[in-house]
Amino acid sequence: MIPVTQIWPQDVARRYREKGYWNGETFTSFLNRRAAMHPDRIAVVGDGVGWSYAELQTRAETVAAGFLALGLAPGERVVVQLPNIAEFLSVVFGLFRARLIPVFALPAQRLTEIRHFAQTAEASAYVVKDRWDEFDYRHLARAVKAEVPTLRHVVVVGEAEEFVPLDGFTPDAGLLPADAAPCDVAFMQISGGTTGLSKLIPRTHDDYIYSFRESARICGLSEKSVLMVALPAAHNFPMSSPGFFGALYVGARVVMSSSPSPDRAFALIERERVTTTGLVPPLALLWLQAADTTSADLSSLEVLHVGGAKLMPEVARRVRPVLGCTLQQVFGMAEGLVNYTRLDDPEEVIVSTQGRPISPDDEVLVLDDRGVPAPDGTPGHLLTRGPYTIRGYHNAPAANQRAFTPDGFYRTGDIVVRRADGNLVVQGRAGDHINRAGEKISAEEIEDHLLAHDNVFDAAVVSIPDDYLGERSCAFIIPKGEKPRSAAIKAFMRTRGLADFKVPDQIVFVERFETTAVGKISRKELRARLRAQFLETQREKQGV
Ligand code: OOB
Repeated sequence: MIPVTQIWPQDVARRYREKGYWNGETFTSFLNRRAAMHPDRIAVVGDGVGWSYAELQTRAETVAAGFLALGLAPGERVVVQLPNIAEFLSVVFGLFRARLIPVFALPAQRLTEIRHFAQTAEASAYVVKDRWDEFDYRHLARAVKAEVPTLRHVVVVGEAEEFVPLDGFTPDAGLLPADAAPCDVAFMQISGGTTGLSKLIPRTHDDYIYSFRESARICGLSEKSVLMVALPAAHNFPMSSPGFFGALYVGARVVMSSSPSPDRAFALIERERVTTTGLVPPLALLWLQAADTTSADLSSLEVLHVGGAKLMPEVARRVRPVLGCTLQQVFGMAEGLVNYTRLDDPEEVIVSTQGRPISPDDEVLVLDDRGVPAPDGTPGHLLTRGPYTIRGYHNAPAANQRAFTPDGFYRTGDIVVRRADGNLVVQGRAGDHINRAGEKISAEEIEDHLLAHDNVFDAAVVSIPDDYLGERSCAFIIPKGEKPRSAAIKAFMRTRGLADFKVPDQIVFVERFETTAVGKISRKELRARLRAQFLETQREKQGV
């Protein structure tokens, strides 16, 4: 089993400690501190449950003992695929307490993706909810377990069938190990997967706690705040920007919403007097629309975080008048760097920029195509390193070579403009991925699946601007033999064990792909040309 580590150069780490960014806390130590300070205060509200800080701590210790009793040892990895339920928190704090390493998967992900995470992490266990959104995760767990030899246990929240029920775990303080060291990896996030399959992102107690502690401060969270988790909890954004971890860190209340739809979320805002929540741009648009006609009382909302994809200024401008709260734009990435507009920024900054970094020690480079710093006001490639940006993915030497410079900067793949006031404005991506309503899809990964279809000779997947989703995916396909129907291709993609959001939104059949005079073209260039041609034809059709 390959140990999971995340290591900064020694002198750099010393500086981050000296400056107090890394303050020696761990997830377990901060939860225990909160539980000791105000045991009876409510920490988390889920469907029909409300747990106090003391109860969350006790439940976490029971979960920890349960996993250790199964024979798992500190350092082993556990894939966690849970929806927005209170148990999300007891499970992850339990795994932290046992020094097991959660690997966060989204509820939308399926066999191909979960198998990849479990294999790459050499996971020993997998935690699922029995059923959710009309999907039976025990079926999925059976398939994963059959294919991943390291996976010994499946733990189920709800009806476990042949697996281990979470609520069967019993406390046993004698089993609990000493706490983790703050520089240990606490968990692994999943990368958006710019090229090919997703990579695993190891985050330490030190670096992650710093990022959400500062986020909570920048976002004005206090123990009076009520933060609703509307986006899938496993995403880095609702987790830490400022997220449920930021809320728990300051002793606030977390409300788990089973869905981000206005129907569900508005009712919860009214009932729980929610003060803060986060959305991706398409949902913000939907909420703005629904707020016009809702009878729900949204007056408790103070701050709305929007991020994950670019929020257009016209939409941003409507947040304050329509929802009666302050917009805070968040431009972040699971690899680290997070930028915020500040609550007291002028409206122009809040509406038109994606903000500036959390830390004075976030080093941000904006470089032109030659690698020379681009002057403020001109677009360039964003590179970054700092006290909560990783120095490498787990066990991925080739990807690390591409994604990091020799001196440790992470190449984000984003094209940004830095304004003279230091705020960043996101212009787009350098690489080939589709940002579909905040979900990142790698063109390469989808092309690979399309090529597995008998009637596909070649395929190129590109992003197309979309009024609602921001971007949608379009697959250009050269058929082989009999030309298949679009519906058949989509149906085929649904059998590939992928999250539904990866099924191409649109399919265009073409006879061939253009090549250069020497008959060669990079896939990157090909995608760019196909996209440009498509947009041109669309414009002609619309007579623009
Ligand atoms: C968040 O994290 P990821 O890892 O799913 O995706 C990161 C990428 C960024 O590199 C950028 O391309 C895009 O998502 N992005 C934005 C954005 N926020 C993220 N693009 C334009 N405007 C924004 N506000 O998506 C994430 C992580 C933490 C906080 C917020 C978002």
